[in-house]
Amino acid sequence: MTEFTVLNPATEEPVTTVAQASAARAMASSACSAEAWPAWRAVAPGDRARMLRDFAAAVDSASEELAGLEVAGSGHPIGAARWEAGQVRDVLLYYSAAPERLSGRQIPVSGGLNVTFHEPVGVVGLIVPWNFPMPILSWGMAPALAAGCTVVAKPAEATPLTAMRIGSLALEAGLPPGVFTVLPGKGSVVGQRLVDHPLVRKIVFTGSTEVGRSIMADCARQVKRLTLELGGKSANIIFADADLERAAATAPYAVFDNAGQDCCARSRILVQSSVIDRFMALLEPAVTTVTVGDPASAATEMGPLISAAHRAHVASFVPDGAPVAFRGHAPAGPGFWYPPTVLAPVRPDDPAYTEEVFGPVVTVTPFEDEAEAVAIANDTPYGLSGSIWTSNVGRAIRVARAVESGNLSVNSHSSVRYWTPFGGFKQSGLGRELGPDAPDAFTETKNVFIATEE
Ligand code: TAP
Repeated sequence: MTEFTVLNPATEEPVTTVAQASAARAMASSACSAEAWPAWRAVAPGDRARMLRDFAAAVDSASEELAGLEVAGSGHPIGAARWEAGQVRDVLLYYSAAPERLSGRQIPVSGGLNVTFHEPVGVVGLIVPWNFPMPILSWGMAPALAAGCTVVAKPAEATPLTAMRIGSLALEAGLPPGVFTVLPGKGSVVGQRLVDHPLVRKIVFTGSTEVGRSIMADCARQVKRLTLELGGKSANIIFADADLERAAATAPYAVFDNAGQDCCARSRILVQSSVIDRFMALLEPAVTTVTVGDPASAATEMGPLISAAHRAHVASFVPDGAPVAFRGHAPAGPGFWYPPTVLAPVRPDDPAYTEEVFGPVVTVTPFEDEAEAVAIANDTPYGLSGSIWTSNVGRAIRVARAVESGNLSVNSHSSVRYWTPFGGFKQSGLGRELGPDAPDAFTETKNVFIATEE
C-alpha cells in the first residue's frame, strides 16, 4: 500500500500519513457508487433534502475540527479555514432546497402533451485541487447529490484531510454507503480511473488548464459530460476616476488571498497612467502591512505556500534583477514562505505578466484609456475573473461587458458567491458551477410525449 505524508506547510513537519487508493480501489469504488445510485435517485425529494440538511448540520458541528485540519494540512490562516468550513455547510444547505425544485416543464403539442424530467446523470467523478480543498469539494458535491447523483471525490494528493473527514461526516449524518465516497490518491492513478471508468457519467474537474485539456480529450472518447474550472490571469483595472484609496487598500486581498494560490487572483493590476504614481504610493503601505505568519494565529492574513516545489515555481517568476517595486514580509526559518511581491514596470513578454503564477506576485501596468485597458485585460488565453474600479457607472458596465471573463466585480475585489454562477471564458474552463442552476448540470433533460387522443 502506498502512503503519502501530509506536511504542515508552515513548519515542514509531518501532520499524518494517508493511505493512497490504488487504481483497483478507484475502479471498485466507482462500481459501488454506480450500485448505490438507483436507490439514491429513488429517495423522495423531501427526504433527500432532509439528508443534505443533516449532512450540513454534521459539517457545522465539526467546523472547528475541519478548520484545524486545513490550518495544519494546507497552511490556511485559521480565519479563512473557518470561513471555508462554513462554506461547505452553507453550500449543502443552499442545495438542500434543490431536490424539491427540480421540476420539469409541460409543453403544449397537438395530439397530447409533452412533459420534461430532469434525470440525474449517474455517478459523478469530482477531482479537486489543493488550493481550496473544502469549498471546491462542496461546489461539486452538493448540487450533484441534490440532483440525485452519487459522487466519488478525489482530493489533491497534498491536501486530502478535510475531504476525508467530510466523507466520514456524510456517513455519520446518514447518507447511505456509496452515495458519497472520498478517495485520496494520485491524479494519475485515482483521478485518471474516474475519467476512464465507463460508469462514471460526468467529471467535474478543477485544476490546471494543462491537466484539464488532457481530461477533456479523454472524456471525448466516451462523450462523457464534463465541467472544467481551470487557470486564470485576471486583471484589476483601476481608472483615474476611481476611489484610489479603496482600490489600493483592497488590491492586496484581490491577489494575495490564500497566498495568491487562487484561480481568481487579480494578478495583473492595470492603472490609468495619469494616476499610477499616486496609486503606487497608496499600494506600497497596503502590501507591506499584510500580516504574513503563523496560520494558527487569528491575526494572520496570509500563510505559506503549499510546498517547497511550489515555492520554487513561484520564485522562478522573480529571478535576480526582476523589477521588484516593493514587497511585504515573510517569516524566516522553516515553512514554505514567500513575501507579497509587486513587480513594476514589467515587459509585456515577462512570464510574471503572461503566465499564471499561483503565488503572491502581482504586476502593475499603465494604460492610457478605456479601449487600451480592455485590450490589455483580454490579451490572455484565460478569462476567469477581474475587477473594475471607476466612479462612472456607464464605463463600469461597458468595461464589464467587454472584458472576456466569467466573474467580475465593480468597485469591489470579490466576485465569488455560491448563489451566483461561477466559471470561466476561454481557457479558464467550460460550464458553470454554483448559482441556482447548478443542479441542472448534473441532470439530463428527458422529453416524454403523452398522447391524449383516443
Ligand atoms: P492540477 O495539477 O491540475 O491538479 C488538480 C487535480 O487534478 C488534483 O486532484 C490532481 O491530483 C488531479 N490530477 C492530476 N493529473 C490528473 C489526471 N491525469 N487525471 C485526473 N486527475 C488528475 O492543478 P493544481 O496544481 O492542483 O491546482 C492549481 C490549478 O488549479 C491552477 O491552475 C488554478 O488556477 C486552478 N484552479 C482553478 C479553479 C477554478 S474554480 N477555476 C479553482 C482552483 C484552482 P494530484 O494533486 O493528486 O496529482
